[in-house]
Parts: sequence; C-alpha cells; structure tokens
Amino acid sequence: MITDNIPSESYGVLQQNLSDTVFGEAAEQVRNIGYATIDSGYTASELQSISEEFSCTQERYVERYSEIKLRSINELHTIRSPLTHGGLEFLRIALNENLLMMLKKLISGKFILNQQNGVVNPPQENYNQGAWHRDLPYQHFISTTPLAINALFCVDNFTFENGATFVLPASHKLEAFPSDNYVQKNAIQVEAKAGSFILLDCMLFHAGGFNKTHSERRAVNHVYSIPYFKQQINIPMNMKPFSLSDEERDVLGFNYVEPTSIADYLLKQTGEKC
Ligand SMILES: O=C(O)CCC(=O)C(=O)O
Repeated sequence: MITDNIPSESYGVLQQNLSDTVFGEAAEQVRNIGYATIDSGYTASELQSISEEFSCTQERYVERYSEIKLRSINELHTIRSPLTHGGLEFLRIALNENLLMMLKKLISGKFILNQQNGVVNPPQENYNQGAWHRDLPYQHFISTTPLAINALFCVDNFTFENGATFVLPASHKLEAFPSDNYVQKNAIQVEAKAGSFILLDCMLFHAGGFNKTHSERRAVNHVYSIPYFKQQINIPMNMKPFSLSDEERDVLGFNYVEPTSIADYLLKQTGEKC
C-alpha cells in the first residue's frame, strides 16, 4: 500500500538511527524487517553477458552431472558453485562492489562467501527452493546481528507471474516458523528488476514463488557468513587460478581454510614452520 501522508514529526524520541544513502536505508531495512533490494550497477550489456554465461554454464552442468541423476535428487534446478567452473561472470557477481559495501554494513567483522548457487525457477513446475526455509536451515536461534546474509542476484526480472521470491517480513526475529494462517496473511512477494540483488538476513523465512509463465526465471544465490561457518563446497580448493586481490581472497575464504594439523595451525599464526 502506498500512502503520501506519513507524519514526519515525532516526539518523545531520544534516539534515532541515521541512514542518509540508498545503501544505508537498505541496510536499515535488512536489520529491521529482514530484506531489501539494491541495484548491482551492471549495464545492459553486462547483464546480457551474465545471462549468456548462465545459460552455457547450466547446459554444461546438466550434461556433466546427468539430468536424470540431478532430477532424482531434486538438484536439477540448482547449479552448484558456478564461480568455480571457470567463467568470470559468476566470480564478478560474488565480488560485486555494491554488494560488498552492503555486506560490510551488515555483518560485523570478517565475512566469507559460504556458497554460490545458480537457481532456476522452472516454468509451470515446483522446484527445490519453492518451500519456506531459512538459508541457515534447521536453525531456530535469534541473533542480535546478522551472522549470514543471502544475496539473490536477479538474472531475469522477478515478477509476480514468474515466481518472484516470497518473504515473511521480520521473521529473522522469530525462533519458530509461524502458523500457516500467519504465513498466508503476512507473506509478501518481492518484485525486482534483472540486475538487482535481493538481500535477506539468512534467518528470514523465504520461498521461491510458482512460475506461471513459459520461461525460466533465473537467479544466482549467495550466502555470506562469518568465517566460523564452513563453506558448502570448498571454494579455495576448487577455484581456477585467477589473479585475485588480498581482499578478494579473503572474501572467497582463502584465509579461513581449516588447518590440517597443529603444525599447519601454528604455521598460519606465525608464518614459520614448527
Ligand atoms: O528462487 C527463489 O526465488 C528463492 C531462492 C532461494 O530461496 C534460495 O536460493 O535459498
């Protein structure tokens, strides 16, 4: 509902949050109600390259891991860890400047990319992300500050018709999943243009919508977490040898691979062999 007569004055207020930029406002919204949308800043031609690389990667992935096998384990509509397949576009999305700036606002201290997945919402068909879940699944604790943020990059426009993501506002502040009636009354669908990131506190309940159109609706999902959580698939071990800056290596988790022994742990602390 859009309304134009919201009071701008207040009284009895001693404390107020400040957010004077689009990104600051988005961060405040993620903290308060668990989700917000930001623009990635990509041009139309960059979005076209991303779309093409997504299609090629999807085709190669299904060929390599077998459509029948992937379908039998409910994995046909997910492309696991595409940034490690060799193309540059997925890596660029994971290191997008606007996104990293938001993550620095939202996660205190260090964070790493915990996982990246291509997500395909297939036309006229249910898929594995179409059920309510958190991106730290099976967890019911509440945290005062985000431990992980989900960044869903829209490769295609997200519309009501093609199954734009449903969210349950502020549910990152609830331990239990709310009752069915509550969900039906309070869920909202987030429409977004191709090139947007939908940012979620990872504890926010969300679900892909049913795609009523005749085309796939594609996205690239990312989970960034504090470095204490293990990656879904070991990214440093599977990365092709791109030249990366120190910050990029840090975000991709190169500095947080678990030591294999005490000697390795001590070597990582001191830089000297024991
Ligand atoms: O496809 C969507 O709209 C949601 C994706 C999702 O829930 C996920 O990847 O965790």
